[in-house]
Order: sequence, then C-alpha cells, then structure tokens
Amino acid sequence: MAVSKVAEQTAAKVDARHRALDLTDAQALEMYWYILLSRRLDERMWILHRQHEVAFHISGIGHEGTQVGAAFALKRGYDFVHPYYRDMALSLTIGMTPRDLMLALYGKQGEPSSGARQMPAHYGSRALKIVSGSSPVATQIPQAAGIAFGIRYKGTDQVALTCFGEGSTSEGDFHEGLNWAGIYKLPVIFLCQNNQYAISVPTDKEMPVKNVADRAVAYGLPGVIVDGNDPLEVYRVMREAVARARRGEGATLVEAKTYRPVPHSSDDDDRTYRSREEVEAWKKKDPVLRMRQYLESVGLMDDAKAQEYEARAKEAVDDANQFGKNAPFPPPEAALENVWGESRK
Ligand SMILES: Cc1ncc(C[n+]2csc(CCOP(=O)(O)OP(=O)(O)O)c2C)c(N)n1
Ligand SMILES: [Mg+2]
Repeated sequence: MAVSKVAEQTAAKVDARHRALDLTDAQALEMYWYILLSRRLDERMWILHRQHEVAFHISGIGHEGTQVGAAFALKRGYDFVHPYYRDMALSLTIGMTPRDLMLALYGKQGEPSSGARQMPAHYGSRALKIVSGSSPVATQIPQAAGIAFGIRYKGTDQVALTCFGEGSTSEGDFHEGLNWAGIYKLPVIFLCQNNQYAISVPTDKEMPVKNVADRAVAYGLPGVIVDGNDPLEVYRVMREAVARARRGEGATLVEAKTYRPVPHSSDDDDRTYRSREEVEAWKKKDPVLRMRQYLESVGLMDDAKAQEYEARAKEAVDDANQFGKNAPFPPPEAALENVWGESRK
C-alpha cells in the first residue's frame, strides 16, 4: 500500500504542471504561500474596517491567482511594476511586507508608498521598483508605456508590468498607452484583471467587444486570454510575454478572467447589482482553493501542512496588524515635505 502511494506521488510529480513550467516544488509552494498570505491579510483589513479601526479598504480577494502567477514571471526588484489598487498579492510577492501594507491602511508614519499621504492600496516602493499609481483609473497604463520607453532608451533587458481592470480599458489612457507601446515595440506587459464589473457596471455595458484581448489587434499587439484563477496558467502566459518583451519584440496584452467575490470596496454594497448565486458559483473556483487542490494532487500539500501555512499566515497578519495600529501618525509638518524642492544655497 505504502509503495503504491509513493509510486502514485512520484508519477504525479513527474506529470506536475509546475515542473513542466520549470518551477521547483519549493516555488509552487511559495506561490501558494503568497496567495494565502494576501487572502488572510485582506480579510483582516475588511474586519478592521467593519470595526471602525480604519477608514477605507479596497480588496484583491479573488485576484490573487492572477497576481502571484504574474509576479513569478518577473525578476522581482529588477523589473518595474506599476500596479493598481487590487494588487495586494502582486505587491507582497514582489517584496512589500504585511507591515508595509498595514502602515498604509492605518495611514501611519513610515508607510513606503507615499509616507501616508495616499489612500491605502496605492502600492509603491522605490527599492522594489513598484511605482505608486494615481487614483484616476487607467493613468498607470500610459505611464507604464513611458517607463518601458525609458528602459528601451537605457538599453537594459528590464520589462514593465502594469495592471488594471476591464472597466479601465474604456478610458482613453488605455488606448493611448497601448498605441504608443505598439508603435515602439516597448517592453511592457499590460495585464488586465477582468473581474466582470466596474463597480456596479457589468462588462457588456463597459465595452462593445466580448473580450478585452480583442482590443489588442488595434495596436498590433498579441492579445492573450487566460484563466486568472489558475496561477500556473497565468505564470505560463506571463512568462511568454516577458520573454517576448526582453527579446525586443514588444508588448503583450494579457486578459486574466477572474472575479471579485467581495464588494468593490468597503463603501459598496454588491447585493444591489448581482445575484448571490453568481457570487457563490465563482467562489467554487477560488484561487486559494484551486492552488491548494493542485498541490494536494501532486503530493506537496496535506491537511497538516495546510494548517502550518495557515498558522504562519495568521502570525504574519497579527504582527502586521499590531505594528500598524501602534505606529505613530506622521507629524503634521510632514505634510509639507516632498511638496516643494529644497532651495539651493
Ligand atoms: C477616471 C476615473 N473614473 C472613475 C473612477 C471611480 N472608479 C474607481 S474604481 C472604478 C471601477 C474600475 O473598474 P475596473 O477597471 O474594471 O477595475 P475593478 O475595480 O473592477 O478591478 C471606478 C469607476 C476613478 N477612480 N477614475
Ligand atoms: Mg472590473
């Protein structure tokens, strides 16, 4: 019995999809770790909002599979990332810490994105080459094309990744950014996280084509559709897009089909515009569940190990929560820093 179980697991390992993608077992487990960590941190943030501890939360729940798969395709800290507000899992995987994100949520001193000037979820870290975005949606898209133009100018083999929702692809900024990237064959990956809604507006009222990827042809770019709740598939597609960009062959538009099972933000009530049946159906395709089931199927995860991961995640979230809560607010005069240039004597 024991022998056949081992043989079964060995066979499963040989067939393992992550191996075929040149990911080690440790990397596949690390993917699960970031998906889980982001989920548990995000859930805590919702609770803190409902307890009136913090003013606002906007969530990445449901999008973690896309984001972690994408981050693994990059050289973290070398390539540029220009995220949007749902990119908690992406930012954590690139190297931001739960403490960084809790400082931002509480608006406390030392918050790396903006020194606590921005709303939370405007992820940024100079050291990690994560560029903090502006609040008007889609502004990061032409800015990422600009970063890629800078990379081309400097002649390195870096790439830029930017993310946005499908609603943002109806903004002028999206079209200008892709047009520019198409003309100059810039090393940028446009990753659309299509969660089917722009707040309350469903996709068929956002755009006249079925897929965001269909829009790529207008800019001479490949448009690729991927199951956004399958991190390994996202990794596969993103790896190709990154390799293409590094070879100097230009940008790719990747559309990850996904869903946000929670309201748009802490200030939204999604019961007013979608059915509970729809939400429950998508929860069955949840990326935490999917990745865990995958790891179990290849013999890398069992109940005991899953509990260990949960305990580690809880510890990290508790630590960050206390750290953010206890940190001081910036002094009032800090509001005047980094606004005006220092006068030169
Ligand atoms: C230019 C602009 N218009 C409207 C808003 C308000 N707003 C914030 S998020 C959002 C929805 C964006 O939807 P989508 O791009 O699909 O991203 P999702 O939130 O679904 O991930 C809107 C309309 C904004 N921030 N900027
Ligand atoms: Mg959307």
